[in-house]
Order: sequence, then structure tokens, then C-alpha cells
Amino acid sequence: MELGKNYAEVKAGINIALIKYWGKRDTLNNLPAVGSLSITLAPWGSTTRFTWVAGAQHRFSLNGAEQNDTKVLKLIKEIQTYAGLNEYGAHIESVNTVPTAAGLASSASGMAALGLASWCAAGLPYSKTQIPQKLIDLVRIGSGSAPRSLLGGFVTFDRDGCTLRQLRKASEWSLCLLVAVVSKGPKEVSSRLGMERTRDTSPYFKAWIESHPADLQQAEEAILRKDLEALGEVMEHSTAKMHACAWSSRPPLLYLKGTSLNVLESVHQLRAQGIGAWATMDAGPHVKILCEPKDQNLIIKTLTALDGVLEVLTLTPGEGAEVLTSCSSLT
Ligand code: 2P0
Repeated sequence: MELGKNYAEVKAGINIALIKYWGKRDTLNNLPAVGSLSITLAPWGSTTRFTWVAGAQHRFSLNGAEQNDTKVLKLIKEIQTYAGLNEYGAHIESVNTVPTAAGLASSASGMAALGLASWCAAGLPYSKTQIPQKLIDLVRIGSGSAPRSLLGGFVTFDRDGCTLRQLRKASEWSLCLLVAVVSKGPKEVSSRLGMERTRDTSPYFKAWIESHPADLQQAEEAILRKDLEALGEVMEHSTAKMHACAWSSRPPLLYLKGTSLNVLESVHQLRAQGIGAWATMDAGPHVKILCEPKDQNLIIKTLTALDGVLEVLTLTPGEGAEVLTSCSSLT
């Protein structure tokens, strides 16, 4: 895409929640029912070029293919209204570096990059150290987990849907997040629909909401102490509760596959042998394992040998969203 006058290019990394966001208290504004805590990761993510073009139609391409995405349109409409850009079209080119084979969601990095690029291209003021509240709202409307990718390292996003905090920089704690890829292809039920079903039908949803703040607090304290064992333990507890809620929905949401459970069992066996490895799973069958770099090779070797594990990939804590270039005369 040829860059015009009012443009920005932004790069953002994916993030994985250690303490999960699952459930909404306001669907229209995409406000979470619970807070969450995540690690922003490298090297995978999204790079987005955004240009505001007077009088043009919106255009959005992802990895070179034109898309019609309702979440993207919602985000564009929101910033158009906020910045008074109703006469402008959004020209967006986004590239995801998340390997498609990994089957991992890239909506968090995609929406963080898109929201920030639309913001800078509109000439709105931005500071990495004090992220504007409206930008957080905008990105959250795109995807509830996306604001966390605006910051690097270890991040919390409160239930208020506004408060975003960095607990530790990426460089302050050298950890690995391994991804055991267990299947290819898209998930059967999107997170958005899954969250709605859980809220509407799971008898355990209330307990999930009530027990969640204690998990957040324990994880936050463990990160501040750099206590991997305590962090891993509460991380596994959070993912187990999220999936118990999903399973107890009607009809049940079975995001995990048999291989996912075998990986989980193997992680527990490794731990019984003294290897520091803890697992977390999202709205899909892959298993992510938190560990120290010194244990990475043994864990990869063990999990790769399991039937059904396609590959094991390595991620490490990464930086928050970065404005690569921007130029605007709009506001
Ligand atoms: C998380 N997930 O905290 C949780 C754990 C999946 C499982 O946030 O509906 O794509 O756009 O707000 O952000 C995935 O959900 O959902 C998610 P919407 P999103 O990472």
C-alpha cells in the first residue's frame, strides 16, 4: 500500500493469559466479567499499516487477502465518531506473523496494532508511558484481550475494562512459554460465543467470578517475587476453572482434545520429576507451558514424543505495541 498523508504503522506482539479473562458483563461495550493477567510475547504478532483517506471506502486486508470483519468495522466506526472522521475511509493492511500451523488466535495483537495505528494516523496524542483511556476502550471493543498487548512483559487488565498495568518488563524475568500444537484448523466455537454460553448456562459461572480476584492477587504477588512455582500453580488453577466452566455449559464447550489432556498429564509427570513446567489452555486445544529457559529443551523433547503433538514452539516475554512510523495532519 502506498502511504498517504495520514498514516501510521504499528507492530504488536500476541499475549497469553496466565489468569484468564472468560465472560463479559457488558456485551455491547465488550466489558469483561473478570480481570486478567498475561504475558506479551515475542516473536509472533501483527504489523498494521493504517491510512485515513478522504471520501474513500474502508478496505482491510490480512496477510494480503481482502477481509470483511465485523470487529474491525466496529473499531473503525468507534474511532471515526471519536475523532470526527466520518468522511474518511480506513485503508488497512495487516500482516500476522503467528504461524497459521500453530492455530493460535492473533486477534489480540491484530486489534492492538490496528487500534493504535488508527489512533496515530488520526493524529491523536499517544504516550507509551500513559496510554490514553479512549485508546484502551477502542482496542477492547475490537477484542477483550487486546489491550494487554499494548504493554510489554507481565500485564494486568482490570475488570473495569480501563485499568492496564505493567507488573514487570519483559527483560526483568527470563521465562519461556512453549506452545504444544495439537491440531490444525479453526476452533468450533469462537471465544465470544463460548463466553456468552458459559455465562448463560454454566452453573459454575458465579463461582468462577467470585473466586477469580484471589487468583489475580496471588499471580500478581508471585510475579513481583519472581516465584515461578507459585505463579505456575495459580495459572493452572485458573485455566482448570475456565475449562470446567466451559465443560459445564449447555451444550458443553469442549475446547480441549484427547491430546491436550495427554500433554497436561505429561507436564504433571515432568513436575513430579522435579522439572518446573506448568500448563495453560485457551479457547482451543493447544497447551502452553510456562518454564525456565534451562528446562526448555527437555520439555520440548518430552512433549514432541507424544502421539498427536504436531510441534512444540517457543515464545519469550516481549515488548508492548510499538509505533514504527506515523504522520498525520488530521487533529
Ligand atoms: C484470555 N481468551 O484471557 C482468554 C482466555 C481466551 C481464553 O481473551 O470476545 O478474542 O473479542 O473479547 O479477546 C479470547 O477472547 O474475546 C480470550 P472477545 P477475545 O486470553
